[in-house]
Amino acid sequence: METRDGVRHAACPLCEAMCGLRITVEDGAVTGVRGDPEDPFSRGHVCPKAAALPDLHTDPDRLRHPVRRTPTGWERVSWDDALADIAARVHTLQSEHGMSAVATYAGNPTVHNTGLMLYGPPLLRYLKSKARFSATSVDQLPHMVAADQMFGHRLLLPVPDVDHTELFVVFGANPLVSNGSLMSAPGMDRRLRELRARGGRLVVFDPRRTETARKADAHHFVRPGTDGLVLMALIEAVFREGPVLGHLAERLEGVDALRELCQPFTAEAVEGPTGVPAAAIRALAESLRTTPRAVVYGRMGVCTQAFGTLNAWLIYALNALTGHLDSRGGAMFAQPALDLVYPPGTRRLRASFDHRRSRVRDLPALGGELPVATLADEIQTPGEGQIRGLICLAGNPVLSTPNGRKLDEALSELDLLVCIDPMITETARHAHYILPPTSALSRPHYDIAFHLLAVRNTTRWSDPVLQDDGDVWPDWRIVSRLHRQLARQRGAGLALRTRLAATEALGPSGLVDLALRLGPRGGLRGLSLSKLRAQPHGIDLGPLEPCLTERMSPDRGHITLAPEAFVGDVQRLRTHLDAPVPKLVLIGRRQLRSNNSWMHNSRRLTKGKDRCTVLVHPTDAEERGIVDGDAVELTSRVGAVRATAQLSDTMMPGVVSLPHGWGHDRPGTRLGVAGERPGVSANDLTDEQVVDAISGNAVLNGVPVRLCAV
Ligand SMILES: Nc1nc2c(c(=O)[nH]1)N[C@H]1C(S)=C(S)[C@@H](COP(=O)(O)OP(=O)(O)OC[C@H]3O[C@@H](n4cnc5c(=O)[nH]c(N)nc54)[C@H](O)[C@@H]3O)O[C@H]1N2
Ligand SMILES: Nc1nc2c(c(=O)[nH]1)N[C@H]1C(S)=C(S)[C@@H](COP(=O)(O)OP(=O)(O)OC[C@H]3O[C@@H](n4cnc5c(=O)[nH]c(N)nc54)[C@H](O)[C@@H]3O)O[C@H]1N2
Ligand code: SF4
Ligand SMILES: [Mo]
Repeated sequence: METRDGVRHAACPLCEAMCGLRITVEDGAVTGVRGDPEDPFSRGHVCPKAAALPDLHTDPDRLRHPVRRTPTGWERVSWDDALADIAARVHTLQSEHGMSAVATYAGNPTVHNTGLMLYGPPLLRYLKSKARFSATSVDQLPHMVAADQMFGHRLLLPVPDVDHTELFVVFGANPLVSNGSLMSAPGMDRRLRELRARGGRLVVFDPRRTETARKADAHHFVRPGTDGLVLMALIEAVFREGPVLGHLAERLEGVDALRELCQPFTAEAVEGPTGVPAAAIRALAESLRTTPRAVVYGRMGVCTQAFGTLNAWLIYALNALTGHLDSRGGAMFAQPALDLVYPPGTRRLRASFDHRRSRVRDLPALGGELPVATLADEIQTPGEGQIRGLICLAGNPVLSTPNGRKLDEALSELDLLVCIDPMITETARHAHYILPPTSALSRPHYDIAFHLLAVRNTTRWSDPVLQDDGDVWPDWRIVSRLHRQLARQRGAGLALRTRLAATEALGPSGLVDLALRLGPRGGLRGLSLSKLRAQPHGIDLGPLEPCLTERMSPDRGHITLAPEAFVGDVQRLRTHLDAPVPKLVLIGRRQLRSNNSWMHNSRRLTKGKDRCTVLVHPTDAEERGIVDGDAVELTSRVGAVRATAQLSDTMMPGVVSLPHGWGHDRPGTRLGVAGERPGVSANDLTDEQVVDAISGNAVLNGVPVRLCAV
C-alpha cells in the first residue's frame, strides 16, 4: 500500500457529512487534519471529530490482532483459526437449530464503511438467517418505511434542498451538531447563513432550544411525541386554504383520503397537547403554501418516538401537498453515480415492508430486517427459531439500543458471539471472538450510502492514508473470508467458491470501479475509478434536479399519499389529542465532540467538563428541590441511572435530556480513557417494549421518567 509522507486527501467516514480532509503525514504519522477547501461538496468544512481520526488509529486499546475468549481471558488467535472455528460453529448452530439461530446486527459504521457495504450484504444473504437486525431500527427506519410505502422503495428518501430553499422547517433534528442526517450537507452553519442571506427563514420544532434552534427565525417547543398532531394540523390548515399540488399533481394518489383524515386535527385542537400555538401552525401552513421554495424536514426526534412512521409519512405528504416534493428548494432526490436504489442490473423496484414478522413480538420486517428492540426477546425466548449465535458488525447495541441492560444480559447467554470491532466495547466484552479491522485511515473510502442522501450530487474516491500496524485486516476481507469459510463448511460447489474468490480478488476498488462504469453516469466516456482517482477532492455533478418520476419504478404510476398501512394508525394519534401528559419525559442530545458510543476513548475529544449530564428546566428542578450540579437519579420502567443535573431554560418544562452512548464502566470493557469518566447509558432507561406502532422502530425520545436528587 502506498502511504508516502506529504499531504493526502481523504473523506471523513465518521458522519453523514462526508467532509473532504487534507491530511498531513510525516514519518508515517499524521501530523495534521484539516478541511479540504478544494472539495466541491464540503468546501473546507470540518468538525472536531476529524482531528481524532489519528487517535482512533493510534489508540493503545485498539486490538491489533484477533482474540478468542478463554476461561482465563482473551487469547491471541490467528485469522485462519478464528475464521475456521467461527464458520464451523455457525454451521453447527444452523444445522442443529435452523438458519435463523444465528443472527446478525449491523451497526452504524457499517454504512460508512465501503468494504462492509460491498461485502457485507452477500454474506448476510448467504447466512440465510431471518434474524437480521441493524441500527436502522434505532434510527431512520420510519423514514424508510414511509419511502417504501409512498414511493415504492425504502431507499427513495427525500433530501431537503437546503441550498435553494427559502423556508426550511426542521422537526426534531439538530444539524448544527449532528452535521445533518438523511441530509448530507457539510458546513450547515454556512448553508444556514446563505439561507438567511437570500432572505430565507429557518423554523425549528424541538423540545429543547438546540444549537440549531438558537439560529432559527422561529423556534417552537413541542411536547415530545406530539409532532404528529402538529403535522396533521398543518395539513388540515393547508387543505382549508387549498393544497398546491405542483408538477406531481397527476401522480398524487390519496389526496382526498388525507383531506378526510386530517379533519379532527385543527390547529386549535392540537395546541393544548403539543404546546404549539394554533396561530403559529396556521401561519406556517400559509407560508408553506405560498413560499415557492420551501421544505419540511424531520429527523431523529420525530422518528425515534411513538409516532415515528406517522411523522415521516406526514412530513413527506405535507411537502407533496404544498408543491414542495421533488421541486427545487423542496424535498428532492439525489442521483448518485453509484446508485443503491438501482444497483447495476436492477430496473424495477419492489416495496419490502411487512412481508414477514418477528417470532416473539410480531414486529414487521423491512427489507428482510427486524426491529432491534426485540433482539433480546429473540435471544431469551425459547422455542423454534430462538437466536443462539450473533455476528455483530461494527455495532455496540448494548449502549445503542433500548433497555441495553436486558440485551447485555441476553448477549452473555449466547452460544456464539462474534464481534467485528476494533475495540473491546460494552458489547464485544461478551464475544467469543473479536475480529479487529484496520483503522479508518488505512482503508480506501467511497461513500456508497451517503451520496444518495446528499444535498448535492458529487462523487469521490479516497485512497488509504496510512499503513496499519499489527495483524489486522480490512473489514471487507474479514467478511469475505468468513463467507468463504462458511461456503467450505456447507460443502459449496466449485462455482460458488470460485466466484467468491474472484470477488475478493477485485477488492473494494475493483467493485467500485465496476459499479461506476455500469452505473447511471458510467458508460464509455463516463465515470470510472481512474477518473475519480485523478480528482481526489471529488467531482461535482451538480445540484439536485427534479427526478422522482424517473427514480420511481417504471411500473409505478403514482405517489401514495395515504398508504393503507399508515391510515390505520391515525386513530391512535387521535386518542393522543386528549391523552394524559406524562409529568416528565426524557429526550436525547447529540454533542459535537461525540459520535454515538465509540469516540469517547480519544482524550482530545473527551477532555474538559463532564458532558453526560441531565439538562433540567429550572421549574422542574425547583419542584424537586434540585439545584445546578446536584447528583440526581433518573428512573424509568426499565432502570435507573445517576448523573449530574445541569439547570437550563433551553429545556421545555416537563422534559429532561441525557446524551446517549455513554456508560463505559461495564466490567470487561477495555476503553482506558472512556473508563476514566464513563458517564451513564441513556439506553438503561429507554424501554424496549415501547416501539413505533407501524415500523417497530425504537422509542428513544419521550420516555416517561422520574427525577429526584440523591
Ligand atoms: N438513546 C439513544 N440511543 C440511540 C440514539 C439516540 O439518539 N438516543 N441514536 C441511535 C442511532 S441514530 C444510531 S445510528 C445507533 C448507533 O448504534 P451502533 O451502531 O450499534 O453503535 P455505535 O455506537 O455507532 O457503535 C459502533 C461500533 O462500531 C465500531 N466501529 C467503528 N468503526 C468501525 C469500522 O470501521 N469497522 C468495524 N468493524 N467497527 C467499527 C466501534 O468501535 C463501535 O463499537 O445508536 C442509536 N442509539
Ligand atoms: N456530533 C455527532 N454527530 C452525529 C452523531 C453523534 O452521535 N454525534 N450521530 C450521527 C447519527 S448516527 C445520526 S442518526 C445523526 C442524527 O442527526 P439529528 O437527527 O440531526 O440529531 P439529534 O441531535 O439526534 O436531533 C434530534 C433532535 O430531536 C429533538 N427531539 C427529541 N424528541 C423530540 C420530539 O418528540 N419532537 C421533536 N420535534 N424533536 C424532538 C432533540 O432535542 C434533538 O434536538 O447524527 C449523526 N451525527
Ligand atoms: S462533520 Fe462529520 S464528516 Fe465532517 S469532519 Fe466532522 S465527523 Fe467528519
Ligand atoms: Mo444514526
